[in-house]
Amino acid sequence: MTERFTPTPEDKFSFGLWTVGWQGRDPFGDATRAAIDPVDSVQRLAELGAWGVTFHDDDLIPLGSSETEREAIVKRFRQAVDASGLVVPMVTTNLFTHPVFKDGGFTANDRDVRRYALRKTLRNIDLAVELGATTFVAWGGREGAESGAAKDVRLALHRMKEAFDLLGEYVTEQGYDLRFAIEPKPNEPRGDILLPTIGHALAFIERLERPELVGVNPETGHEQMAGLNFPHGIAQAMWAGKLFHIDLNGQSGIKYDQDLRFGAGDLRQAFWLVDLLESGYEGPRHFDFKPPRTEDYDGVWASAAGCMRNYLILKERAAAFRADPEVRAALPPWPGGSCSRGGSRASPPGR
Ligand code: DIG
Ligand code: MN
Ligand code: MN
Repeated sequence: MTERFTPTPEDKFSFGLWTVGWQGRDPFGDATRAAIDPVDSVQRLAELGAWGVTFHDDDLIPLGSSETEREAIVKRFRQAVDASGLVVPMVTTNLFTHPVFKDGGFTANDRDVRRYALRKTLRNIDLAVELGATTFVAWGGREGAESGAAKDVRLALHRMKEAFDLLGEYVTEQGYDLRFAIEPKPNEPRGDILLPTIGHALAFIERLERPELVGVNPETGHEQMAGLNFPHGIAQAMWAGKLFHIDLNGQSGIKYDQDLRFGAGDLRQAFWLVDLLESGYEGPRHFDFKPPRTEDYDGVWASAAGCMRNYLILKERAAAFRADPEVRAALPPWPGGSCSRGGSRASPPGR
């Protein structure tokens, strides 16, 4: 019998290598922790009860690695993942750290940078499929501007469309079982980022040649940075059949992106979010958080464990709420379904 609030693989909790591996470097201070070997992270996350591990290409394979180094790194990582019992449900590409991406990747004004961003992504898609991932997240952290003249938004969106149409064509031609999940964020590190919210991303996806291959990967704090209600945005993504993945963390209001552990920050929205996810989302419960810069190594793993524990506590509270006879009488359960094109139409709950 597992102890109360102890995570098991059935909970489908996953973490990015870049989360527990964050060394505490921020715009105002140097690293407070040494780098952690990805293989050590895999082993520790498995011990904590996680189900999956995710990564950016550069988290695992340092930019500039030779082919031989790359092969050795991927082989060692894969052995560690297999030995740990974890899976790799999602992979994503870093198009934001290297200075070459200072003005964006897919929407950079420099055509060579756009082509490099696509090549880097295509190569990473092959690695993602090799490791069994079925979701590919695309966060356009540098796709934006600080001044009105710096980027023609219509042209930038056209270039973003070209990129996703090419990626969709590639995975279709290759016969890959892989879908894309766009991650919105309103700002930071750019003054304004394109596709800033779930709504913008959903509207953009409908303009693509293969919209069925593209959904969203909303992050808790990103919608809340814009003062929006995160569970409402998730409900719309679910209603549209487009919640392909999710980044869970915590945020205390409209300020810089805090990436707190899940359950910290706005606890009421976290409760309604878990209540909603447990009513019909089958995907990974992925944590994209940063252990506070003040934490030592023990704190890194304690905060990762805290993300999962807080989710399980809220899951139990939500189940109790929904089981309450007065609640059941007042709030009939959602009948299921979505309004995805070609999918089952959501029948409005009988009231
Ligand atoms: C930031 O919220 C972004 C990056 O960490 C990464 O590209 C993505 C993956 O979930 N989230
Ligand atoms: Mn964030
Ligand atoms: Mn994220």
